[in-house]
Amino acid sequence: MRLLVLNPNTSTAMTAAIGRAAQAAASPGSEVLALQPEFGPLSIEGHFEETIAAAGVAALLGSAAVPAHDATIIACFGDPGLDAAREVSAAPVLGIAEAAFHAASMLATGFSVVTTMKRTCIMAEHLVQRYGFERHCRGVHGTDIPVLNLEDPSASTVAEIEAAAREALSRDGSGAVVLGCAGMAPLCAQLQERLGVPVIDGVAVAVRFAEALVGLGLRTSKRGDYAAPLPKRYVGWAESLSRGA
Ligand code: 2AL
Repeated sequence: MRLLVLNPNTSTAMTAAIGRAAQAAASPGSEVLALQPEFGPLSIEGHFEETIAAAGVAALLGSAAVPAHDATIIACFGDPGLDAAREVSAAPVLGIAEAAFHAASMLATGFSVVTTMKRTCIMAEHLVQRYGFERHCRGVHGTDIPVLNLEDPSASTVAEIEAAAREALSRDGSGAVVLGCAGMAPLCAQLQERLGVPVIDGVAVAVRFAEALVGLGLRTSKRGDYAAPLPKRYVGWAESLSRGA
């Protein structure tokens, strides 16, 4: 099967790293195609950037030129554009935060999220509430490591994430750590080994969950709000996204 792994930011280095991590997590026979939007911020560390990135995700998946695929993974911890992506896709679409929360809740009664900039913590907290994981998520912890620093993680970056995770496990009384950025995917195995608790990278679990859904013949519901967008004319830069009108 072919999995579209969409990095919503426009860092080509991060798209390539996420693609490698996704392919490494995939089952034999699964092909990962890593893509990024044509426009948008180089990294997503705030509400404005996330809104522009969500438009990039929607524009890419809503375009007639999107490559054939069996499932899509939105590989940014804010899950930007997830509902919009499900409207324009019949194939399953998974967000890495949503996938990571589900996986973590199956491995520990309580988990902690360790993420990048402290200002993004509220975005993860909103997702915890939206997905109904308030009873499982014991805390969201920022490290103030910029997303693009993860492209070339130094030993000190890994040590900072490890220290934040240890502090989070102790302060929250939790049993697992969720990595709060797709750019942390390549560090997951190393951190799990050092911490001795399950460390969940949403990219890897989303890949395996997507494979499971596709393998079971399950697709996005087209009944109700995930039905295709209404035929409508779009103007300005979005004109090419006009649908049947
Ligand atoms: C992210 C992420 O996964 N990609 C990105 O650009 N920003 N998440 C985060 N919490 O900073």
